[in-house]
Amino acid sequence: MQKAVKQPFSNLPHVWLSQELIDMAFSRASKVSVAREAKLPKEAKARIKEAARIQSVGDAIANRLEQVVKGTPRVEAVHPFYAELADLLVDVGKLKKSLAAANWAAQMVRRLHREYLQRVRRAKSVTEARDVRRAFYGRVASVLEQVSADLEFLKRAFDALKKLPSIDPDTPTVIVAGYANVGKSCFVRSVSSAKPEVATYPFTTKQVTVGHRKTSFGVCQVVDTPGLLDRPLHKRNKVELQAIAALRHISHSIIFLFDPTETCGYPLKSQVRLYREIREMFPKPPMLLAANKIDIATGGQLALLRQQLGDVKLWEVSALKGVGVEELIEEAAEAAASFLRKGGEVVRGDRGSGRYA
Ligand SMILES: Nc1nc2c(ncn2[C@@H]2O[C@H](COP(=O)(O)OP(=O)(O)OP(=O)(O)O)[C@@H](O)[C@H]2O)c(=O)[nH]1
Ligand SMILES: [Mg+2]
Repeated sequence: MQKAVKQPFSNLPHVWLSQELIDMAFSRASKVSVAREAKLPKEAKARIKEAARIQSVGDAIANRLEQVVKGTPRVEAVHPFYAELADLLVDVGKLKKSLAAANWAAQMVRRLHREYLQRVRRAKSVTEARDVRRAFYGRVASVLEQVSADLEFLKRAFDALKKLPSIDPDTPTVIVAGYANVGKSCFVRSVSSAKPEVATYPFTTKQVTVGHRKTSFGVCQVVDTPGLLDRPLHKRNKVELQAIAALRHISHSIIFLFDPTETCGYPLKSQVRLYREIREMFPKPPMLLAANKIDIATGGQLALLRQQLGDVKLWEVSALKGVGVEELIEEAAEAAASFLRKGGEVVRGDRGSGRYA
C-alpha cells in the first residue's frame, strides 16, 4: 500500500493578496455590531463601535499574514530533494524575502492596531472617533500596499510548490533518465500509474513526475525526468537540473534509456557521453541500461550501441509497443528495493551478479 504523503509543501496556506485582505477586513468590520447600552452618551457609543472595527480589521489581517509565515516550512528543514526543487522552481532567496515582508506587515498591523485603539479610546467626539478609525484604515492599507508584490510572489510560488509530486523516500524509487526525446515519458506511461505527456519534439517534460507500479518486490515509485543534454553541470538549465536533483536525492535505481535509432534528434555518441557523465556523478545506485525504440531500430544500430557501451548488460525495449518493458521495470524495482534495504551503500562492483552498469 502507498505510504503517507511526504510532499512538504502540499499544505501551504492560502495567500490573500493585499486588495483581497483590505476588501475582506473592511467589509467585515463594517458589519461589526456592539451591544447597545442605551444609557451611554453618543461619544462613548462611537468610541466602542470604532474600537471594535479597529480590532476586527487588525486581527483579520494580521492573523492571515501570520498564517502564511507560520504555515511555510523552513526550506532547511525539508527533504533535500524538495529543497533543491523549490530553489529551481521559485528561488528560495526571494521566497524568504517575501515571507519576511509578510511578517513585517503583520507586525506593523498589530502595532498600528494597538496605537489606534488607544487613540480612539481618547476621542472626544463621534467625528473624532470616526476619523481615528479612518486614519487606521489608511495606515493599514498603506502597509499592505508596500507588500503587495511580495504577496503576489508568494501566491505564485505556493501554487508552483503545491504541485510538486509526492515522493516517499522510504519506498523504492526508480528514476528514468536519458537524453531528450529518447522515450522516457512513453516508458513511464507504459509501466506506471503516471501519465506524463509524450510528444515528438525534445524537452516535452518540464517537471519531475511520479507514478506507482506494483511489482513482485512491492510497490515502487517510477520517476519520469526532463531530458538531459550532454553538457557540463554548470551549463544545465533549471529544467535539466530537476532531473539531476531526482538522480541525486531520491534514486534507488536508474533506468538509463538510449535511442539507438537517433530519431530523437541526437547522435548516439552524445547519448553515450551523457551516460558516462551521469554514471560518474552518481556511482552508487544500480543503473540499468536500455535501448529503446527497438520496434524501428536496425540490428546495426543496436550493435553500434553495444560496441560503444562495452561489456555491460543492455536491455532492448520498445516503450511504444510495450516490448520488454515489464521485465525491465521488474528488474529495476528489485535493484531499487535492494539498494534501499542496504541503506543506499551499494558501491560499484557490488551490484548482485554484476548485472548492471
Ligand atoms: N518507434 C518508437 N517511438 C517511440 C518509442 N518510445 C517513444 N517513442 C517516441 O519518441 C518520441 C519521444 O517520446 P517521449 O516519451 O516524449 O520522450 P522523452 O524522453 O520523455 O522526451 P523529453 O521529455 O523531451 O526528454 C515520441 O514521439 C514517442 O512516440 C518506441 O519505443 N518506439
Ligand atoms: Mg518526457
